Amino acid sequence: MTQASFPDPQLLAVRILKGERAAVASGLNLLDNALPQARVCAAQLLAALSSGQWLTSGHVIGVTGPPGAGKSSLLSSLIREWRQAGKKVAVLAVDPSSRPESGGGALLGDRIRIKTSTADEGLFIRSLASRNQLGGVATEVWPMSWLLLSCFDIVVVETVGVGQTEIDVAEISDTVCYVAQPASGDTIQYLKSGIMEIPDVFAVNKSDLGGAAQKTAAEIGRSGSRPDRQEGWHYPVCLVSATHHTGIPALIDHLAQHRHFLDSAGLLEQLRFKHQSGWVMRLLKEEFGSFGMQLAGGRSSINERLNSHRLNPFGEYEKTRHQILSRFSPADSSELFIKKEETL
Ligand SMILES: Nc1nc2c(ncn2[C@@H]2O[C@H](COP(=O)(O)OP(=O)(O)O)[C@@H](O)[C@H]2O)c(=O)[nH]1
Ligand SMILES: [Mg+2]
Repeated sequence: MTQASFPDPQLLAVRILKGERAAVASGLNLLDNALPQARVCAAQLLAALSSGQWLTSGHVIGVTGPPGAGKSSLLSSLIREWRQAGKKVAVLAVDPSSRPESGGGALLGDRIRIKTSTADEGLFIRSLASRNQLGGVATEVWPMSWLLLSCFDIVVVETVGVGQTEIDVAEISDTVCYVAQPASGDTIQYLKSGIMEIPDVFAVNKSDLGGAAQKTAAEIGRSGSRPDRQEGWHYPVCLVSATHHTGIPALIDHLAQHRHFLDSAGLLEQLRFKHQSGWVMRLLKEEFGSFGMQLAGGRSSINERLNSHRLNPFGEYEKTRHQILSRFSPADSSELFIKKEETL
C-alpha cells in the first residue's frame, strides 16, 4: 500500500464530525491498519477529532455476557428504542460466537437490517467478529469507540463474556451491562468468580420463559458485598425479554441514569481519562516493552504528561513514541548504554 492510499486525516476528521458514514467507515479501517504509515495517519486523525467535548460527551456502553444469553437480540431491541427517541447509535460487535462460519446465527447487523431501514443514517454497525478475538478488546477497540463517540450519541461494544473480556470491556466503557442467561451455570459461575464486581447494570433476559429469570435476578440481587464499586450507585437488576420487547424502556432508563450518575459525581471525565491513558500505556508497552517505557521516563512520568494533555492523548502517544524511537537510534546508542547500566 502506498502513502497516497491513506486519506487526509484533517479532511477525514471534518467529514467524520459531520457524521458521514463513508468517512466513519474509512476512519475505522485506518485505526484497524497496523502498517506504520497508517498508525501515524490514525494518530493524526484522532488528534484532529480531539478538539471537541469528548471527555464528557456521548455514552459508551459495554454489553457483555455468555454466548446465547441474547445480547445481540437485546441490542436490537435497545437500538429500536434509542432510534425512536432520536439517539444516534453506533455498535462495535466483538463477538466471535456470531461469526457466520461458526454457525452462531445471524450477525447483529443482519438482525438489525431486518427490523430497521437500511437507509437509517443514525445507526452504524461494525462487526469485529472475524478477527477471532476472545480477549484483548481494549487496545484495538478503544480508539474505535472513541472515534464513534465524536459523531454518535451512544456507542455500544458487544463482547462475549469469557472472564477476561468483562475486564477489558470495563476498560473502555462508561457503563457495563451484563446480560444474564436465566438458570444458567454461566451466571452462577460468574456470581462466584468475582467478575460480578464489574457490571454497573444487570439485565436478566428471556423473562418470557417464566420463573427461572426471576430466580436468577434474585440471585444476582443477593450477590454479596461489592467493596470497590462506585459509591452512591444502586446496581439495578432488570428483567427483560428481547423477543417480547418487555422491560426495555426501564433498562434504557437505568443505562442513562448510570451515565448521569457518573457525570454528576464528576466521575465521567476521570473514567475516560483512565481509559485513554490505559490505552496509551498498553500500546507503548506492546510496542516497546518495559525497557522502552523506561526510556520515555517510566510509567508515572508518561501518565503525568498524558494528564496534562488530556485533550490530545494521541498527540502525546506520537510524541512519546518518537522519544523512545530516537533513544533507540544509533546516534544515541552510547547514552542508551549508560542509561541501561544505570537502571541495572
Ligand atoms: N425466549 C427468548 N429467547 C430469546 C430472547 N432473546 C434472545 N433469545 C434467543 O436466544 C438465542 C441467542 O440469542 P443471541 O441474541 O444471538 O445471543 P448472544 O449470543 O448473547 O448475542 C437466539 O435463539 C434468540 O432467539 C428472549 O428474550 N426470550
Ligand atoms: Mg451476539
